[in-house]
Amino acid sequence: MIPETQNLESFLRSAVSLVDEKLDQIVPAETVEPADLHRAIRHSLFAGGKRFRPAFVFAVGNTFGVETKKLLSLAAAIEMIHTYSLIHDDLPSMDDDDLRRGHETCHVKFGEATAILAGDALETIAFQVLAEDEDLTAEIRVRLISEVARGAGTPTGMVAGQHVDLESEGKDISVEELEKIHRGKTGAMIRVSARAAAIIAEVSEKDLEAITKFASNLGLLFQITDDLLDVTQTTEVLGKTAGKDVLSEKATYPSFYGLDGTRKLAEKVHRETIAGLEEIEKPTEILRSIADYILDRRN
Ligand code: GRG
Repeated sequence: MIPETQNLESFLRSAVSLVDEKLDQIVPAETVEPADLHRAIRHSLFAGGKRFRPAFVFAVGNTFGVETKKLLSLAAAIEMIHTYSLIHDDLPSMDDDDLRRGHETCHVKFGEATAILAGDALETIAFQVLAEDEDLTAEIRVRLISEVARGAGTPTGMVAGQHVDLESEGKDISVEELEKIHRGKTGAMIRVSARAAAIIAEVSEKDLEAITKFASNLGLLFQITDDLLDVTQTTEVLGKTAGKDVLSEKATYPSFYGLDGTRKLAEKVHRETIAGLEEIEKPTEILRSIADYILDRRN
């Protein structure tokens, strides 16, 4: 278990090192055939992502008393699915970007076909890792596979959100439609990080509902701050192309509310997010710190 007494900074550092160690076992540094595909997978997986979703898995699991060992496969699986989504999002047919996590995107370095396959492989390995985790009962593994598939897929998951987002580019959409896109595209994998960790903890229905609500609000906060960072930060700090939303004619929170209005909205959603913690009868300091960190993040 990551010690509760740690401050958020050291908690996040421990989370990064735990999930990186697990990912390194799953996709090892030694060459695995096909070598080019293997290199492409490692290029994107170890390019320096924040590992926010794995950290959230550990935070929720630890809050409900689960030892970290039982959370490692889930944390790694979620990060692999997240990385696959970034590789595919950067493709010419999607967001068409050449910089991600401060490095060349997968398709720029390895070619488009290899990048597509690297994403496919990451997604597939994620489910294999969950299915084969001997620290979890067969029943929990099946629940996790179902939960993660729903979060990553369609009709309400990440793939669905991405599709609607791409279809909406250059169109006038309402703020309600924007929120719906983000609850899928960005929110679903954040929601599933929390729900799946709570499933490993075998929490009550009431706690599952409470943590789902907390994670839903946190996902929305993550997206609002992402939109703010896109217009207020540099490419260097973000490790991805800044100002991309305007270039792609995407509807964003700043395009609806302006910068000040969006900051106020972020503060409001942050208040709603932390209010939800009152429904959880466990020490929730680490979850509170995570919500604060998302509100104030710089990248
Ligand atoms: C291609 C199926 C498919 C889905 C793509 C993740 C995604 C969906 C699109 C990325 C575009 C984007 C900027 C979304 C906003 C929020 C988001 C998911 C940002 C990236 O996540 P971070 O900030 O990135 O956690 P790191 O690199 O730190 O992991």
